[in-house]
Amino acid sequence: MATADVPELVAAARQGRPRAVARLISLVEGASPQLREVMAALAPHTGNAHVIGLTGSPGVGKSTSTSALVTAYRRAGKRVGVLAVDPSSPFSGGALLGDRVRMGEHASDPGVYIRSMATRGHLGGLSWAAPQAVRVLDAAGCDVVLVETVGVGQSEVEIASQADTSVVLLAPGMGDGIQAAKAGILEIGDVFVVNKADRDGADATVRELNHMLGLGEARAPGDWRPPVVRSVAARGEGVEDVVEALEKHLAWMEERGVLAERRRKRAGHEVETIAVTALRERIGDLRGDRRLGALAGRVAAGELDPYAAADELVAGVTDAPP
Ligand SMILES: Nc1nc2c(ncn2[C@@H]2O[C@H](COP(=O)(O)OP(=O)(O)OP(=O)(O)O)[C@@H](O)[C@H]2O)c(=O)[nH]1
Ligand SMILES: [Mg+2]
Repeated sequence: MATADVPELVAAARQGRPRAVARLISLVEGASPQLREVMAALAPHTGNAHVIGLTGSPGVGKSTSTSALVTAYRRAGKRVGVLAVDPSSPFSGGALLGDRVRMGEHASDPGVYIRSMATRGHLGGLSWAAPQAVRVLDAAGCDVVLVETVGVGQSEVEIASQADTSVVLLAPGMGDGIQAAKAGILEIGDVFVVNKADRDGADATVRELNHMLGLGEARAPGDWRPPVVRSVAARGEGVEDVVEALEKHLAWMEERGVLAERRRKRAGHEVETIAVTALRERIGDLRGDRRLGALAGRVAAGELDPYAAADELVAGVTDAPP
């Protein structure tokens, strides 16, 4: 990729030019050598967007709900960014292609940025790429950034930890409540949505969820009680209730200092993953290196224990300039 004029790109993105935003996210996705420059230029403009993560089993209606939420937020005059992250695939395609179709109605709206990201190919997985893409959307002036995770796995919980507000979607009749409890999803949800409420069993799922949420340790007065909202995203029904729950959660977090606390935690996580990725890269570079070869020889000969050898190696890596 040609070298980008970063200050110009950032200025254009902040003016809401979609191509500039797209280009910046491409620099993130491609792990461009200019990434540091990009992030340094964006940093002063971040921290305004309400970052909302959506998780849930495949087919539960995440993309449909995301699209309906975009409509609702646009109606309220907000600028919206959408990031569909597929941690299970190294390619931007497949399920994400379907999403592009579902999001098609927003394609021509200049107040909406939609981007898909496949992150498996990244060193360290999606852990650093998705948050950097969120930073781009935030700095570009999005009031709301919706992050949909495609596919299942532990990464769901990871993504949730990177949002200000986590929405967990369930559908009736999938034994989803139990699944959620097993996967530790109940702990991460700030707002629960029983989607496909047009199907049988929605009441039972809402009841079951409320019951399980009530089983958690006693909440102190003023603590957040995750609401369970029902929706029929395919018809846009209940979406205003979801938005209301999201706004309430945001207000609650701001009032209680929880938002700042969550963002500090998230930033800590970001710094950690970038640092660990950088360390791993440097260690990787040492493979076949004389230092490692010499240490390995001493360990094999019983002159040195592997822990002491590892300490020496790490010290060598962290002392060396990048
Ligand atoms: N009956 C009914 N169908 C719905 C509703 N919401 C979404 N669907 C349908 O459910 C199917 C899956 O919806 P998606 O929005 O793609 O679900 P998803 O969770 O994004 O799926 P993945 O990204 O593949 O995990 C689509 O055919 C939708 O039209 C709803 O409220 N009721
Ligand atoms: Mg989807």
